[in-house]
Amino acid sequence: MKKFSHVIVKRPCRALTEGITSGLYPGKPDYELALRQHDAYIAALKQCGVDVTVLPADEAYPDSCFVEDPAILTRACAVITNPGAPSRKGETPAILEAVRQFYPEDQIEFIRDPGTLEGGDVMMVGDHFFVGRSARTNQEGIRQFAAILAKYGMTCSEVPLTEVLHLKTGVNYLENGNMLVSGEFVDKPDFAAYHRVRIPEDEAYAANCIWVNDTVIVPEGYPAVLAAVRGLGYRTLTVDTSEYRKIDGGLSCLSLRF
Ligand code: CIR
Repeated sequence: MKKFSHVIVKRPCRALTEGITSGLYPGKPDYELALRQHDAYIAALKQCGVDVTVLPADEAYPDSCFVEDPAILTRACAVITNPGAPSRKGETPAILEAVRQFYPEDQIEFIRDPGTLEGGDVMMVGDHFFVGRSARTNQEGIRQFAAILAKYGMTCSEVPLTEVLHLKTGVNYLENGNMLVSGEFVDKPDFAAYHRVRIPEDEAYAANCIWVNDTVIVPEGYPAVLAAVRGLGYRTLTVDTSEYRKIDGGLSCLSLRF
């Protein structure tokens, strides 16, 4: 099924080495390697039949290659978020400019102070969106997001997080009723209606896979997850994200798919 026709990515900047990190995966990103991994990521996306818009790097914002966080792109509207991380708030104007190429002005919505919300906390399942309440996404941000979705006949529900950075750090929907779940999400009743594939603890990072038009892109180096995704019948591609992992970034964070 071809659901997505476009993807937006943004080149990593040299300041990537100063990106926010929980320290879970030690080391600083190697910028040159991160660039090569970004090239491979773009190539993989193109193999999934999407047009890729590549935004230039912005040295002012170390985490700005993680374009998933400053916007949420739905079938009916675009939502420019208000990132909860202070160093990331300034990422939104560049994303807004890019989004304007694809959405008419009256279908571009905004999350505003005191609401905060980051796209990594938003998981789309058809016309329903699960939203993680996290250190980055607050109740007011979720309230505003719900009101925006309602205007377009879509819904959302809140999922409180206690352990991970973003909702999609630990749970990802692969379409066709299939969901990858790890850690705190394994037994959450919110996801009981889906066919849940439990990710082993030592491969938790790979819960963050992305479905793009019936292909699932899996981070390189996670054999159990790769086998599980293949077992579900998907075509798979792997991309090494080791340099992004060092600052808590994964496959979904690096693109907006719509
Ligand atoms: C941050 O902490 O904001 C970045 N270093 C990583 C963002 C990852 N984004 C995502 O999971 N959607």
